[in-house]
Amino acid sequence: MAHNRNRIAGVALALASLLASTAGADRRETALAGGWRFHLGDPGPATAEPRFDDEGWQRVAVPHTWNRLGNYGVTRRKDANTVRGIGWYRLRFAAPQMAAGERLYLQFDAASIVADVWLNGVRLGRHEGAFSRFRFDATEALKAGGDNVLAVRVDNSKPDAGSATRYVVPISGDFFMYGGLYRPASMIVVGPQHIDLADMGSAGIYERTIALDAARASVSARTLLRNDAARPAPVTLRTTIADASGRQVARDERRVSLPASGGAEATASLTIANPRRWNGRADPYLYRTTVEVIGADGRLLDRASEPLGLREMAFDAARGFLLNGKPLPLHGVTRHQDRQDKGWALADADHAQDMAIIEEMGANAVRLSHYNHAKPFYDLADRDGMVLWAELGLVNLAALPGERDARPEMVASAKQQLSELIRQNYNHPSVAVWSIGNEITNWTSKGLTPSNARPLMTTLDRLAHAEDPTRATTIAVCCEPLPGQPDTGVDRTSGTADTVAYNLYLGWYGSGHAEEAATLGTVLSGLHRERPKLPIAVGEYGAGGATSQHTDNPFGGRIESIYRPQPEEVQSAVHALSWRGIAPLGFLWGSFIWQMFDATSDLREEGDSSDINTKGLVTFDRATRKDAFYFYKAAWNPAPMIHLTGKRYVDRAYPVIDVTAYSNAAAADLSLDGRRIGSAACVDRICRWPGVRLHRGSNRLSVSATVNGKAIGDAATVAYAGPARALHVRTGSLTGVTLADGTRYGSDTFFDGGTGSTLNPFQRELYAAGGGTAKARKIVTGTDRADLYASWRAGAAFSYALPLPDGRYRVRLHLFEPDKAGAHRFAAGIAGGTQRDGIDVASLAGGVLKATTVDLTGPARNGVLRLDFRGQGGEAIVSAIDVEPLRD
Ligand code: GCB
Repeated sequence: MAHNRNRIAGVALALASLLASTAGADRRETALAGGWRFHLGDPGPATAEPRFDDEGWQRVAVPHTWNRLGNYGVTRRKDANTVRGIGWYRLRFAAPQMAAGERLYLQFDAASIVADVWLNGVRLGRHEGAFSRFRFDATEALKAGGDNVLAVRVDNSKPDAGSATRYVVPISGDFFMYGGLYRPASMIVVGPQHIDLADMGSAGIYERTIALDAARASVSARTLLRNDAARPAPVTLRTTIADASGRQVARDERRVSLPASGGAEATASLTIANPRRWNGRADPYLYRTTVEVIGADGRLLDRASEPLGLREMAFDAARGFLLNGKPLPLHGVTRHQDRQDKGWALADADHAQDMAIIEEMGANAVRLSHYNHAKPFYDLADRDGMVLWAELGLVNLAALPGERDARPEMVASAKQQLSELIRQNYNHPSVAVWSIGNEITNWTSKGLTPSNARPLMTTLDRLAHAEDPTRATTIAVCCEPLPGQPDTGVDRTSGTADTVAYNLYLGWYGSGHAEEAATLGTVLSGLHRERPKLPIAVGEYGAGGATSQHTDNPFGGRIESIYRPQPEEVQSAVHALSWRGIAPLGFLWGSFIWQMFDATSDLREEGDSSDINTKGLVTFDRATRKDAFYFYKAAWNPAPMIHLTGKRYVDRAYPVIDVTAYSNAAAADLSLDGRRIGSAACVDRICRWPGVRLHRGSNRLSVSATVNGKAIGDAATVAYAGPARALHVRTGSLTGVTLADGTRYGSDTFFDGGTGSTLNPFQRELYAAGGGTAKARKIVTGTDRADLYASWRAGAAFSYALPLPDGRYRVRLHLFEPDKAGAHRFAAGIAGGTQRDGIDVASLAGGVLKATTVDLTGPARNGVLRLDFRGQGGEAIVSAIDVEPLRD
């Protein structure tokens, strides 16, 4: 009975609301996109006045940023704009049609970093913080029926003393803070009684799933209401839920008395029978909640709707992330909100493209690093079932540099932006966790500043729970001792949130050798043993990759983690090893690749780029998927795929190469110029054909496989232009070099054992002082071929198996002593050829950092010339190897 009565009332009211909405009584939102004038600089306070002459200013559309940086190339792009300061925007617009009593709100989806807003010379207010939506009630300043002038002063100054951004978090970070009205702006007209638009940029609606089982879902929806009229107003608040087909499945109606010029709130309680859950990528089922405010006369006064996803999310220290009660390992990526040429001023299509690329790879989670992202991206995640980690922009520092405790202004900024983050994104079912900060002790761990981070992080964690009792919190931690490492005294922020995420760059920033990535699984297991009750994730892991830089062996030498070069193959290797460690760990609640896309950082000059952090799996312009992208595509995406790696390394240094493909097939076949080379098992998604011999000229490589009856394949052309019967190896180096005489040295490979080292590893201090790798600090003398004496392989015992046609060869070892006299003394020999004992490098060369050579002769047998090094009262060492055929 009750049910029937409700239905009849519902039909009547639906009709009433239809009539009301056709009468245009509910809210009207108009984009303020075109027609803006922009000026970089600050002409002064008169700029806010309507009469101010902006004729000469640049015409722009919003979203807009004045900054432009980030390019591939070793020098900064010529059209770069890295100015951090004040910019002004002005817009003339006609007043919207408004009935008596209606209100006008101006909405900015974000302005970076501090924005002051005037309408017709009347100051509406200031907003601090680059990433949140904010609104101002502009009704009193509006000239009804006339021309209006909106002026916005935006300031993205560096947070130096005296600047408006001084305490506005984040005050540090490995990303560029673009300036401007970089997200859409709009005006919203609402009636005098409306859903509150002044609640920190939120929708004014807060949904909550109270109970959920197969038979029913109980949902509450709390709505904040506002009456701007001078008289109290009785209204009806109608809350309905529609399923994905638009059919109404639940409704609540209640009367609310709104006080004169005041607010009230009401909570609807709704029940959905036989609910369908929002179940991540597998089934991201969405309902929609619509809230309507209806006047005493039955007219619709305001209406807004929000997504609703019914799901249970939990974080368990032993079982990881649970979606609807079942473990769902989060295969995540991190994303910054920028791209080439546009910076932060993204269009909806840009967000959609990013999401499509992330989905193509098979990820099921995204960390929105390191701040609140734009609404369209959250909407896409809701729609597509992507689990989100949403994050407060608080990075590297818990206080001003040099200070121990956060100043009240900085605490206030962090709290304000955390509340905005949570309130603005409360209803997105995709959001699983609120992050209260990233690497807060980073500067302290480098000895750059004192720190007392825990009080701030504890305050923020409490606030997050007060704002949202339904979701867990996390914190991304960089700088705490790993298992077995001594305590450095840096205060620990792990444990200040419900869960923790460790940012771990093993194989990149650590030892400088990619192999170190293989220890990631062990390190994580150790952390889990130390904190068995704390749900743990990998918040970041990764490596830089330049698509124009290549190596013959990613394990051949030290990487330059903050400079050049950064061969693409090292990135792939670090990821493959890292993932092998992460994949089996059932206790992890997630792992997040740093990062999905190359992104702007004016702190960086690395790989083949300027102002770009090269750790993206996809380039800054989204045009190129790096090889590592395909490794994850093979590991994560269920559709059959195979990808041949190294396609961009066309011009090969050696005639014998290892061919690698990534695939989710069990095995794959390789052919060269149509001739079958053989089959290889694809172990951990990697199919490998070692020692494939190329001929001079172009070589067409093709791989093929079958998955579930589907044939898949990929192909590439590589070339070899060198001699067949000679090899030149630059040992200990990830890069090759071509000498002035045209001799090409490949990077270090064909070795077994030993460690690669670099004479002048890049050091930022050296670089800042005008040194860098170009002006090496240490120079080897006694040679005009210094490039051969810039790195070395050393160890107690190591060997080379050099692939050469059978015959006799002369082998020249290039040597120098990098350390101290007597440190390197060894025996070297060719299997079946010359053996030399007692090679004491320093005494042979006449001192340290002096070049010398040792020649050996011997055969290649069964296609291999074997060269053995063995320490004798010191370590063995070699810095380059020449192999030339002996003329008989
Ligand atoms: C980190 C930071 C991130 C950096 C990244 C890197 O740990 O959280 O902001 O960009 O490392 O590339 O070094």
